[in-house]
Amino acid sequence: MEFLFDDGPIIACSTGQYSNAAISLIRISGFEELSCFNNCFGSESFKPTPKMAEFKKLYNLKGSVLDEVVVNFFKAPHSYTGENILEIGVHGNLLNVQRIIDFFEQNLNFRVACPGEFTYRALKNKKMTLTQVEGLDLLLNAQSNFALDQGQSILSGSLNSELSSLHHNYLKLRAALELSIDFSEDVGEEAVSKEIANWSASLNKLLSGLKSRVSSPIKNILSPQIALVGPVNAGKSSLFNNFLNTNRSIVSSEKGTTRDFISEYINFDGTHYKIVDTAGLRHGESDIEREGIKRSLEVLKDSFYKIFVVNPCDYLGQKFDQLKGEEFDLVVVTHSDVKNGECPNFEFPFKAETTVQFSNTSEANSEMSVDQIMQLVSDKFKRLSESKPILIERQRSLISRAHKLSEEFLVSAKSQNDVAILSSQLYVLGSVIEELVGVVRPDDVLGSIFSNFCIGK
Ligand SMILES: Nc1nc2c(ncn2[C@@H]2O[C@H](COP(=O)(O)OP(=O)(O)O)[C@@H](O)[C@H]2O)c(=O)[nH]1
Ligand SMILES: [Mg+2]
Repeated sequence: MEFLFDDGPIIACSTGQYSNAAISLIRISGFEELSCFNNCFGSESFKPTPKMAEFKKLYNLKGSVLDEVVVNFFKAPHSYTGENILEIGVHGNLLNVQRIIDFFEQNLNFRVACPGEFTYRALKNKKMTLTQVEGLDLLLNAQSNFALDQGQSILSGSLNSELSSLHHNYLKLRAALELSIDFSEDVGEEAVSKEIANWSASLNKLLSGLKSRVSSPIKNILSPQIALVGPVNAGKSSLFNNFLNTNRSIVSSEKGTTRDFISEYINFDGTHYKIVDTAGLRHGESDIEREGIKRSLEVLKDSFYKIFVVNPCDYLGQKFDQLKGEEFDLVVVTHSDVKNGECPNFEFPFKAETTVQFSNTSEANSEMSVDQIMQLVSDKFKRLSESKPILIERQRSLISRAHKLSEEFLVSAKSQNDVAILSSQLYVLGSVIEELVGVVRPDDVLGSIFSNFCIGK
């Protein structure tokens, strides 16, 4: 990332760059002196009071008004980045925003910021820890209130303090081990061994607590997806439309209209669910159909809530071999409004939690409304998020590694008297803990974190 080495003034619009808005916020960070803005805001010298919003006119070099703006100055180090920051609230027409950015870029030599660069500077200037940056990333990309809350709480330092006590514990253990190498004769071997045993047990306890929060998969919680799967003409697209209450998907009585898959987002109980209407399952005759079925199975794999849809009037004992071993949360048996639709004995090769008789055309003939189905989805989502899983992948893998190493260290500490071996084991464990806490930050770690950020943050 080029910005890692350059700390000149940067500029960006921080309030989205894809549509016109009433007001947009342009942020400038890293200028040395306020005097670089002399003449830009109407008076020869520009001396705003820090943290006080001021209404100004912004002029170009020829003295014409570019815009009427509100400026807010944050003096280093008391700013988001730890550098001098000027925030300018401008009229949010995209052309206007671009013209103002161009003005500063061309005349004051400010550089347009890379995605995440403001936050990178905050990290570099120790205004934020690595964990907080990851919390911010989670917050900005959250798909549910749960992820929002976790992002907020990590940002405000909750996980940080847990990780700090982990690091503190590790340092105590390290010190006890050093003591046993250099001063065991002075302190007494028994006392040192006791110290090592105590600190390694408490370190392991902390790591076990964290480990329990990374044990279940989280992809499903970060971007919760509902899959509608089933044979052709089962009523999947009709159900999909019922969920959305729109006609987003083409509903047709001709078999096989939804060849690929269609997805939409629905918001229920504070969570953004992606709902996916898939191609019908049947023995593919053409390559396109085979591809569609393959994709349906992939969608199923990525979904946390799996709904199998079947039309009893059209069920001819199909085997659905592709679904062997699957576990569905719900089977929706459609066409319950059709009186002569006798419900056959289904023989499915998969497990299903609940089965519901349902009509896409008449709510009166349905055992459950669409909202009640969504409630089942929401209940499952709540169950999954109850254990407060840690949502950041980098932390998850480091916690698992640290926990494994700590278990190994515990065993060695009990049976092994060779301090050199213990010491080298602890060294490896320490490097993982320090990476987790953010004491060491390899560039690739930073690269992967900041690649998620938007411009202006
Ligand atoms: N009477 C009745 N017709 C339905 C029901 N569900 C779907 N249909 C009809 O069945 C046909 C196929 O439905 P569609 O949603 O396209 O099935 P898909 O292939 O699974 O997506 C359409 O003509 C729908 O109007 C239902 O519950 N009752
Ligand atoms: Mg369809």
